[in-house]
Amino acid sequence: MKTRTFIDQVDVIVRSGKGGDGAATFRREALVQFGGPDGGDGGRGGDVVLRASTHVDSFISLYFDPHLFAEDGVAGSGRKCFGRRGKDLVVDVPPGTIVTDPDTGLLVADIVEPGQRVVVAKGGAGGFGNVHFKSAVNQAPTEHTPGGPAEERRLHLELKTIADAGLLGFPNAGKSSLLAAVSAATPKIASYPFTTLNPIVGTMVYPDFAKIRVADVPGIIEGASRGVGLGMAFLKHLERSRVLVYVIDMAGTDARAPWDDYRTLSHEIAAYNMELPERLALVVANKMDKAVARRNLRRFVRETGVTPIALCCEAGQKELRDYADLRDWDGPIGMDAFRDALRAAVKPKAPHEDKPPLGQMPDTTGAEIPAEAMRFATFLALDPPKKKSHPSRGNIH
Ligand SMILES: Nc1nc2c(ncn2[C@@H]2O[C@H](COP(=O)(O)OP(=O)(O)OP(=O)(O)O)[C@@H](O)[C@H]2O)c(=O)[nH]1
Ligand SMILES: [Mg+2]
Repeated sequence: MKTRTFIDQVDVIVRSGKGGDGAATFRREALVQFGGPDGGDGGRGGDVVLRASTHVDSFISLYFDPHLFAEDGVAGSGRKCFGRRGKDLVVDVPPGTIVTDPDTGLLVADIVEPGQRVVVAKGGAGGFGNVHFKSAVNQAPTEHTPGGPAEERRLHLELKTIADAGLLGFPNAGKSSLLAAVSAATPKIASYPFTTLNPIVGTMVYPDFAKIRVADVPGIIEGASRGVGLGMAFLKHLERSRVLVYVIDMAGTDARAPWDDYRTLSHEIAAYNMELPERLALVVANKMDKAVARRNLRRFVRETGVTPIALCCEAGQKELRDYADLRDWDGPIGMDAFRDALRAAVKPKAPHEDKPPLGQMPDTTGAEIPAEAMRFATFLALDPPKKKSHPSRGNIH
């Protein structure tokens, strides 16, 4: 049986931990008369935290276990013993997760940056033990407070993949082949429509280590905005892309006309979201190793007024420039042209561009390294030592 492996929206129930109750006890010891109150405080309940992690790319685990319950705080006890605090429940979600309240539709959080943490249910505070209530006129108090209540709510999580560029095209146009050619991703490639069923993100790395994330989504067909084929729901994964890459099968496989493909695609994405056609776009003419594609190329330019980047994603083909009928093609051609055009559109920063030129580096010849310099010496920037948690919250004497 084929199981589901990709889930991009899910409803979960989150519940934080209840705070532990404060204790009302008295010191009882041989030879100690009127030992006084010694009830300790309860520990606070655990929080439920959503944390963006690049190690997960779907909500599959939340789909099978949507109950996210943090631990309760432990009650205080005699001898001024504090209850242990409840453990936080930290749940990893993919970057690009949008958290909303399913009843009101209001946005709770947009978790974008890897490592970003959002507390979605706060643990109840611990109660006070009776030691807090002693005074000169009340030397044997039995007052104590219960732990704070837990928070429970339903949340709707939706994933809108974050990528710099999104590939858009008919099934079989070669989107996955293009992603496989430019990145280390290994999407499934086959000659039947709808090979790709879930979005896949690959990273293009340039020689100067600038990176561009490219998302490959399932193909769309005419009528997709009305639900034909796989529909348009997965197009939400392109909504956050800065650049859209139209991948056109210039060979017109499956008796299609490339210029009609281009028009249909623009029309369908406009029907999905009016904003998408205004996005920066690149048009790629794929399968140029086929003679029919080279014949179609010029007609495509005439019909649509767009000059595409001529490409061939199939490995082991000869250089496109070597084809006699492409010698006089003055538009962009080849994989390098595509990489350059995408770079010009996305404008990724290379890692060294964030740092000042060597001449402006802070002086590190003295005995002490200035704080400014430490910022760049990432290998030296050790995490500050963790503060020891100290149990005393109240003034218990
Ligand atoms: N001749 C030739 N064939 C290609 C080229 N690029 C892709 N193909 C073939 O086209 C077919 C479809 O390629 P895919 O990359 O799976 O297409 P896709 O757009 O991802 O398709 P879906 O995932 O079904 O939407 C495969 O059989 C590829 O081998 C190319 O440049 N030249
Ligand atoms: Mg594919």
